[in-house]
Amino acid sequence: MGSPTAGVMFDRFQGCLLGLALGDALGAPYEGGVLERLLWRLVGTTREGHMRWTDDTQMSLDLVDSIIAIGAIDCDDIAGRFAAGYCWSRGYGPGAAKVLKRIARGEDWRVASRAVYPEGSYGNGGAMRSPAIGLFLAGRPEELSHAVRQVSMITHAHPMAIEGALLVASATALALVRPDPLEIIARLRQTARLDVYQRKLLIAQRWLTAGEEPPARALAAGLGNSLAASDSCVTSIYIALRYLTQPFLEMLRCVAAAGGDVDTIGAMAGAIWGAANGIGGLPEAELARLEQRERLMDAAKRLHQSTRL
Ligand code: F2R
Ligand code: MG
Ligand code: MG
Repeated sequence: MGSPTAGVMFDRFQGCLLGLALGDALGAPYEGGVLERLLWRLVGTTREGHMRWTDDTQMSLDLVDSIIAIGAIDCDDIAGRFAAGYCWSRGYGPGAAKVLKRIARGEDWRVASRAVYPEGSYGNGGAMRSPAIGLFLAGRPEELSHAVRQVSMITHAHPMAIEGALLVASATALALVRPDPLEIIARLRQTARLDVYQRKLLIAQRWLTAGEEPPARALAAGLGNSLAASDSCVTSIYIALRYLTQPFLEMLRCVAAAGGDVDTIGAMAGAIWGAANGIGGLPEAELARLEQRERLMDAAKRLHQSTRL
């Protein structure tokens, strides 16, 4: 297969960021317990009637805006944008919210990042924004690995959070050039170092190889569905790869049925699926109901222009 043209790449950059936002916004009503769901019914729609997205998309946009402005990864600039972008009604994780408020008060992110959990957060907040780095540094695996680590450390310094972010960013970068799902999962297994990720990637690889399609409950039991990176990153990668040639909304139905952190698993799976299929594959009616669609499309356009792809 030849390399995709610049036009195709542009379509896939948009597919990735819009897929992330759509997975986030469509998944948000299903995330959390009764109270969180009730709250989202109150704040989940804009005055114009559009579906709101959550922290997953906000932090991805903050990151993309920084990359576009600087032309490189600059963690001080990114940390400032994360802090300025914080808004309680976008449903940030409790630890991340505290870290961002500290940075907004002037604390260095290197200190703030360890203030809540001395070993750093192992939540999936570092991974949910990592597809943007997968786009920016696609085809440059060593730079990608370094950048993902640095950007995760701003709020998620735990090794489990960093490796989850690396797997999601790498899956996005690989999906962009659209190889076989089995090739992607094999490459990710070579990337994983921590036992928990090696074990879960092996489960995912076996299911994909055998064409086995475990029901949602077995999927969640095998790969996880919680806020922890180790319980949601491989889940999202597996679902994206299983549904890579099926409609986006079929994939999201699987994410919702697996339950747990639905907005974030939907965002990460949506980004990987969108990177492979482009914006043309996303459902038009749902896209029309998404808030700030033009801003997301423009961010994807300018991020694409900042790369050599
Ligand atoms: N905040 C939400 N959803 C609210 C409803 C969640 C509900 N209560 C539920 O449990 O299902 N969603 C957003 O948060 C997630 C991203 O989280 P992030 O940025 O990783 O946050 P945080 O606070 O850093 O970590 C999440 C939780 O994991 C536990 N944790 C993390 N590191 C820990 C450590 N070193 N030691 C002990 N516990 C640790 C804590 O419980 C953290 O609060 C996304 O889903 C996003 O959509
Ligand atoms: Mg969220
Ligand atoms: Mg979430």
